[in-house]
Amino acid sequence: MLHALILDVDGTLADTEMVHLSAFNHAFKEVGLDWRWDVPLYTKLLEVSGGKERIRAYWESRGDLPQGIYGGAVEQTIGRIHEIKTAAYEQAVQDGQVQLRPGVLKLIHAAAQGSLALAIATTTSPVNIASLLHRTLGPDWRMHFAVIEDASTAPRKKPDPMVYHQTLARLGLPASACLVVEDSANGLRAARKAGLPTVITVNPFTAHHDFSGALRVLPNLEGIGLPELRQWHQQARSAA
Ligand code: XBP
Ligand code: MG
Repeated sequence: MLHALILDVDGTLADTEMVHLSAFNHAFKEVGLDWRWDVPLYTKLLEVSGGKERIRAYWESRGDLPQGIYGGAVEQTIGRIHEIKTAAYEQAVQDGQVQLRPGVLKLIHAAAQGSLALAIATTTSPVNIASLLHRTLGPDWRMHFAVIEDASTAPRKKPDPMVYHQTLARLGLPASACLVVEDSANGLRAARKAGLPTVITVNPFTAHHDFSGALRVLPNLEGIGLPELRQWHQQARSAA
């Protein structure tokens, strides 16, 4: 029996990564760094979940990460960049630069009518979730979700399953009673490690990823309602 739908945020609820990308570039400029990420580089960097982790991975790849005594300053610089980036992303979302992907709004409302619990399991920062969902679902957006696990509650990022283990614990449900919607290989691996059946909706940043182990790989959630999700979930249960 399907009792809960667990939704990823970036790339799943909305195509957010182009707006994250411009926010990162804005932050680099603000702190006086000559770094500039383009789409091909960012597509590669997205293999690292978490904005701060992504900045550090890029800095290490450049080979000019200050070592030793600068350790504290490096963390401070990364923190500062990420703060500016998050503020720029939030402003862009508030300016209406991000919309929910096809089928997402309908599914969120259908879940409430079909007494299916909704949860969010993401590696993004809580303020990014609030700005996106306030803008797209309205001021009562929080009412739609029984559980929200994010970068502030699950510091070990996907493909680590921490965020999914914590979501299941707070839902008080076994993985077999839930279904995940994700967009990336990291997200799929995290969900599968937590034993969760997973549907993938691809986007331009993740279409090339390896989605072996996914229940379905879809272009988006257009026309996908609870009957389809329940049927796929049942198929996964009987195939298990
Ligand atoms: C995608 C991520 C996040 C975003 C940027 O999260 O990995 O890091 O790219 O947001 P999701 P932050 O699990 O929702 O796909 O800068 O706040 O990390
Ligand atoms: Mg995602």
